[in-house]
Amino acid sequence: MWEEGLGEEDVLKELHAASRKDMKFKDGNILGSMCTEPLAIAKMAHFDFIETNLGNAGLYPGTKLLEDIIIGQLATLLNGEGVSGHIVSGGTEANITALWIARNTTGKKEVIFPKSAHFSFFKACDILSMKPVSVPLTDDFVIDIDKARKKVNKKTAAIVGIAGTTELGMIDSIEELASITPDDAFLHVDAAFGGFVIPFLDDMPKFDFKIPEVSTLTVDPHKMGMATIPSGALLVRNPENIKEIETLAPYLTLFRQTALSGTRGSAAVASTYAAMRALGRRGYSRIVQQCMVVTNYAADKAKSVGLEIVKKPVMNVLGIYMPTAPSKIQAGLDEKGWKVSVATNPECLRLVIMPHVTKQKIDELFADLQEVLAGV
Ligand code: 0PR
Repeated sequence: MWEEGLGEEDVLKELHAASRKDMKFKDGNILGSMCTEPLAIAKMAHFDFIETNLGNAGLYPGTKLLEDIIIGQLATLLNGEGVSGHIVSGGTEANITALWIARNTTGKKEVIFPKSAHFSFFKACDILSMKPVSVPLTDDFVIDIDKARKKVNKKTAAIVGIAGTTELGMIDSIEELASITPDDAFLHVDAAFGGFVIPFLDDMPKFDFKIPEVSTLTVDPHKMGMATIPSGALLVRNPENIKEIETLAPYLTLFRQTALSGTRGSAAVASTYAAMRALGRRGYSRIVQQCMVVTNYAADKAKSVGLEIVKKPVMNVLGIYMPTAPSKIQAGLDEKGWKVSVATNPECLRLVIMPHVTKQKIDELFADLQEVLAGV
């Protein structure tokens, strides 16, 4: 620990020197992240609520009210009028909490999820001593329902469907999963990414609380919700189920907690409120349409240079097959200042076209991609 403190100006100098080394969304070169530059008002709100702690909500009735309002707004967006929930730190915490509730409510320990599920489900199973049961995908890169059906048994605590897979943005058939979910098991939907995308696109399948069997749902404001990091949300259809993870907290203002975190930062609540209040459905719709225009532009561009796309993009995630190991191409692009990622299932180059990515950036990326391809 430093012996002497430093003047504010010098501290800021050091911080800014570190920050200058970081990539910034607004430069448009990050195409491998599911986050983006938060809305300006979301950033302002974040700083205004920097000291409130929803872990001790009795001190902060104003912030608690904001959380309740957001949960209510998310509930109507996702056809779950009356569902309850929490703002949490992100998709990982929401998924862990969902399985925690499922385990404690059902008393069972097996979790069935597709091979495309985010790795947070493995973390959850490890922490909760639950058994992960991974199900292969179809040729469309969604859960194979017949194979999933065969895994269902008396020990099944939860079946998980993904509405917007991390690697390709695909949507599992939640209705089919509902049809194989036993009455005493949970159906959890991971819409961490898709929850702020699917409601704003036409002709999309049902994926949310409109399906009566859906018990819990993850949706992340810090991804397509335009809020600051860290902001996730877990929605729970039956408020009684949340009590299954209740812990007494005798010396706090409300005497009990029903969240994984103790001290719960509230900046994310304020920032999520700010983004949702400022944008409304219409604002999100504009952002999603714009992302889809750029995504389809990128897909066409790929085809025009002779590359094959994995699937017609369902949302703003695009997989492109490479003629050689995608990790080599990724490394070549990295040298030219681009951050793209590589998917494993199938092996391909993966672009996430977030709101900070423009058509012009796609043109520049493909010019560099062609150079990299020519060199390997
Ligand atoms: N569920 C899905 C479907 C996800 O895609 C992710 C994260 C999670 C859950 C977990 O969410 P948290 O990371 O909020 O806990 N998907 C991205 C990923 O792991 C997250 C990400 C975001 C990665 C920004 C990189 C990055 O720069 O790939």
